[in-house]
Amino acid sequence: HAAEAQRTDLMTITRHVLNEQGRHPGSRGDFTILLSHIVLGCKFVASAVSKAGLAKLIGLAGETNVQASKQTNTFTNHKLHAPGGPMRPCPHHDPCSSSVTGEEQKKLDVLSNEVFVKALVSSGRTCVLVSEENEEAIFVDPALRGKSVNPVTLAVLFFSCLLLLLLFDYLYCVCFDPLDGSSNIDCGVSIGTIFGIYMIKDKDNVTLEDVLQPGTDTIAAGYCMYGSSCTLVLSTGNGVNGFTLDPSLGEFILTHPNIKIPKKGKIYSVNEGNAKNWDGPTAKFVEKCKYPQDGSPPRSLRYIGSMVADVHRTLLYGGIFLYPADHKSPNGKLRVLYEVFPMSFLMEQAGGQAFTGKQRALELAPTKLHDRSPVFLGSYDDVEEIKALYASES
Ligand code: AHM
Ligand code: MG
Repeated sequence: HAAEAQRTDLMTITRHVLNEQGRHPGSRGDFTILLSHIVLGCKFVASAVSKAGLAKLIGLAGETNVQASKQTNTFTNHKLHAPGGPMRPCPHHDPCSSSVTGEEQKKLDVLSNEVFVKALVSSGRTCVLVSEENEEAIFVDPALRGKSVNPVTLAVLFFSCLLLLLLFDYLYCVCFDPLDGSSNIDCGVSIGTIFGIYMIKDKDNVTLEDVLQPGTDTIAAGYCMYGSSCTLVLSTGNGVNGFTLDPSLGEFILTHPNIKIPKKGKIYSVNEGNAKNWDGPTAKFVEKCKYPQDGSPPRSLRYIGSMVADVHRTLLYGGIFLYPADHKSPNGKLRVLYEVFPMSFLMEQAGGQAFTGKQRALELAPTKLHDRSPVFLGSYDDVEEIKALYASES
């Protein structure tokens, strides 16, 4: 009977979030609206990814990824004007960037970014967006920010007339990487979208402060993996749930309720090609994985090179994912706002941990949009081990 009910009583992601919302008195569906726009973006990208080879979407779009140009410090005077506005010009046509040798952006990255920016803006529930693909934050046109009011006025209104609350929307800031793991696009290996969501403090005075919040302020985070199936993993701060896209229904259906990461894992996941530049604790940890001294069997190494896929496996099977600092990249590679924070939030919500080598990852306080940080995340006990190695070094 239970199996029959499962097949006929489908828990879609929207139904699930509406149910969760029902537990919070005073919530009026703003988050559900925002999420439905994120889900639309994920479905669009899932469809584009699956057709990429056929549609000849794979190839170079002739634009430059901001991460590469930031590293070479050659772009300084171009700003993105508006949501979904013009992307960076091709470096080869840009008189001020003749020295740019930056990584060229793939068409699918461009497309995914445009889709997400437009979907988020049109939700009417966002004020500011940060995308991996845009150097500057995108401040949403005030006319598209829904109805809101600053917190002081809100408090006054609350006490004067509760009904007036219905006039105002909660507004959000979304930090996202529209298509992470782009080096895997051309060979059909899993890639994904990552997102983290914060509340906006005052919609009439939206600043960069609204996005440069510590990870502990995250109210929801998730990722969508475009793999052998399309899976969306989400936490709204009340555990972690996984939904799989049923292509025949066009709906994400709850397939992995209440995900809990195993307390200890048997897998480690790291780019060992960087080993010669690692610091002591990382090198010692990986050595222990391969040559355990306590009689336990060696661990398996799994590394896809797509954070979403590597983290997804870690979440389901247990183990640890590492992107450490090294002598060449003292802050590691992964970006705090749209890679480290959302994945750390999910790990903690699933009972695991995330550590930077110095502190709990969610307690980082980013100062710039594209800040990077080392990260070690996964099963509770495995992260404890790396924490102990760093502690013994200092
Ligand atoms: P990207 O944003 O340029 O795609 O880079 C991020 C990706 C992550 O998905 C992955 O964990 C990491 O880069 C892999 O890096 P490396 O190739 O150095 O191992
Ligand atoms: Mg990326």
